[in-house]
Amino acid sequence: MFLTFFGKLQVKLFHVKTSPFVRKVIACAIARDILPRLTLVPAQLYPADAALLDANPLSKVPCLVTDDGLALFDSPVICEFLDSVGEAQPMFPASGGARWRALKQQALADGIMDAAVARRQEQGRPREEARDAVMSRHAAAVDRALAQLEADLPHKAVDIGTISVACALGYLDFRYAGEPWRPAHPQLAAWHEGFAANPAMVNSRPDA
Ligand SMILES: N[C@@H](CCC(=O)N[C@@H](CS)C(=O)NCC(=O)O)C(=O)O
Repeated sequence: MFLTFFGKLQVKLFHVKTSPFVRKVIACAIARDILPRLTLVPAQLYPADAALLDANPLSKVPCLVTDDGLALFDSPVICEFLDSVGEAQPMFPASGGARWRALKQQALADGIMDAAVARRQEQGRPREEARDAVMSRHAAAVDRALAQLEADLPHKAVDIGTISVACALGYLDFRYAGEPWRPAHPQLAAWHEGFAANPAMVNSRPDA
């Protein structure tokens, strides 16, 4: 149904330029050559604007709205929806080991982004023991996830797993430049250097 319907129409994407989850969606759309079908609607998060809240009760971006009013979130759901549009190679491998590997990488990378985004929010609060404990927990989760990626490197192909990992690493560069992850993860750094040259990553950078 959506393939036919969506083939002719635009969708709206509630969008915050610095969100790594939004970047993931944009990168998938670029990789599948369907970015022009997305109308980017800037959203305010704090406080969330009424249009975003109407579409997503969780008040988060990304949120995609089709012309018939179907609102979709979060980023894994939106990226999978985008796979149903157009003829390009899907970002989600159909089955077997490739699918589970890509989904696991997506989950790991989303976890890095969740922890890194949450830790950044905590940084803005007054210092106290509870806040420091939460921040340490998020930092440790990111450290362990990076160690796992260093031990089990992503492949070179562009899919939902590799795009998600590259967006997570890009977010660490963007928001945590003072805590460089490369020295302790040289192989992951080499992988990222190559993968970051993909047009989907270059053209979805928050500063692009
Ligand atoms: N699991 C969600 C996470 C989205 C998310 O955390 N977005 C952040 C921006 S990076 C947000 O909208 N935060 C607003 C809030 O938490 O109220 C996804 O994959 O889309």
